[in-house]
Amino acid sequence: MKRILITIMIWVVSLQLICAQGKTPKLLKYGAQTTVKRTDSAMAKWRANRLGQFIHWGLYAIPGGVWKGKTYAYAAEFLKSSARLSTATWDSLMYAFNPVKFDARAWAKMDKAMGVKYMTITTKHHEGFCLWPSKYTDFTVAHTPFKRDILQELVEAYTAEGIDVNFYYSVLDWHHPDWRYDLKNAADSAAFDRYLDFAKNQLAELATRYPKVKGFWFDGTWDLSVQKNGKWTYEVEMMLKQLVPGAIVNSRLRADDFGKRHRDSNGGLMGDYESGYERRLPSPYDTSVLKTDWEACMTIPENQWGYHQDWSLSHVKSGNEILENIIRAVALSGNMLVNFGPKGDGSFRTEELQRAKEIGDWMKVNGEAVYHCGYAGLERQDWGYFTKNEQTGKVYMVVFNVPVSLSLNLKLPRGMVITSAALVGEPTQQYQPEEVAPDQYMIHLEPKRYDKPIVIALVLTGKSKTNGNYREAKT
Ligand code: FHN
Repeated sequence: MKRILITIMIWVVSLQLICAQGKTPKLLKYGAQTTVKRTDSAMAKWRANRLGQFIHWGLYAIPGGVWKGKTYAYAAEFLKSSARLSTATWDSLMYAFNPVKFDARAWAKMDKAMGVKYMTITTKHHEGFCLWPSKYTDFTVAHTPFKRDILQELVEAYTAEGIDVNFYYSVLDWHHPDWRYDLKNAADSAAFDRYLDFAKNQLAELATRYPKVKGFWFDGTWDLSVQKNGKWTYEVEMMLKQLVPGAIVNSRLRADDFGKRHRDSNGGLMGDYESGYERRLPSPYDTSVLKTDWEACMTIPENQWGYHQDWSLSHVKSGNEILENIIRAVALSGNMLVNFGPKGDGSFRTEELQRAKEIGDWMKVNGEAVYHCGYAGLERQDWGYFTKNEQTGKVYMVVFNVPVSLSLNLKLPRGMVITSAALVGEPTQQYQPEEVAPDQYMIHLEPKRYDKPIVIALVLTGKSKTNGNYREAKT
C-alpha cells in the first residue's frame, strides 16, 4: 500500500512539474515511439562501430561542380540548381554515366584499411537518380551505359569485409513529376500522394532486394510537403523495421502530427538516433547529448558531399583534423560519418585516398580508444578527450594538444586511483602519474615531436589513497 502511495505521489509531482514548466504534453499519434535508447543487439553494434564512411555518388559526380567551363563553388551535388539547369538537361547526364573504374571490392578494402565499421551510400540523392535498377522509375543505373546494379555490388563487397551497409535515401526528388515543395491545393496533394506512394514502394524495394542492409539514413525531408505528412514518415519507419528486423533509422525521416522534425512537439527524439549534427559537433562539454544516440556527418572540404573537381575553393581538413572530429564525437558517445565523394569514373581522388590511409594507420594502433567506446565521465582537459571502452572499462586519454610543459593534467572522481598508464601501441612506454593535489594528477610526456594524436590507456580502480606529499594551504 505504501509503495502504491509513493508511486502515485511521484506521478502527481512529475505531472505538476511538467505543467509548471508550461509544457502541457501534446497528444501525438506520430511522435517519438520511445523516450529511451534502444537496447537490442543491432543498436549495440551501431554504437560499437563509432566510425562510418558516407559515400555521395550520383550523376553530379560527372560534371564535378563545373558546367560549360564555369566552376560553381557551392556543393557539387547541387550543380543543377547552381547552374540553373533544366531537369531534362541534368537528367541527360544519365546517358554519360559509365564509371568504368568502379570496383566495389576495392572500395570495401579501402574502407577496411581505413578502420571504417559501416558505410552509408546515397541510393538516391535529390537528383532522383537511382544506383539500383528500381522497377518504379527508368531514371536508374539500369538505363545507363553502365547498367550494373551498384548497390548489389556494394552490399556484397562491404558485407564480405565485415562492414555494415546503410542506405541514404533522399525524400526530396527533383526528377519526379509529382514532387511538391508544399501542398497549396487539392491538385498538389493528389500529386504528392502519388509521389509518397512511389517513395514508399522504392523503400520497400530497397529493403527487400538488399535484406543485408542495416539501416536507413533519410535526408531531404525539410520541405512543408513532407512536414505535412507525418503519418507517412511514421508508416515508412514502421514498414522498414518490419521488412528488415533490427533496422536502424535516423531522426531526419520523421515529422510529427504538427510537422515538427527530428524531435516531436514534446521534445522526444523520433527515429533511433539524432542525425542533425551535419558539419558541426556539440560542444565537448555538452553532456546533454548523452541522453540519446547520435551521429555527426562531415565533409573533408567545407561543404562538398559529391565529387567536386576543385578543392582549392575551401579549407580541406587534414587527417589529424578528421581524427579530432571522430574523437570529439566518440568522447560524447556519438558516431562519426566521414564523407567521400567518388569521381564520375568510380575512382576516389588522391586527397581522399591519402586521408583514408592516414586515418587507417592511426586506427590500426589506436582503435581500442574508439570502437566500443563512449563518454568516460571525467572532467575534460585542454590537451584532448577521454574515451572509455565499454567492454574493457579502460579509459583513454586521446591527446591532440601537447602542452609546452609536456605535463597532462587529469582529475579523477574522489576515491579513484590510476593503477597503470601506458602509451597505446607501445606498452613498454609506461607513465608514472604524479598526484599533485587530492585526486589531481599529472602525466609527464617524453620531450619529442608529436605529429599525430597519442593515446594513453589508463586503468583506474576505486581505492582512495593520497601520498601526503602536499599540504592543504592554511588561509
Ligand atoms: O542537401 C543535402 C546534402 O547534399 C548532403 O546530402 C547532406 C548530408 O547530410 N544533406 C543535405 C544537406 O543537409
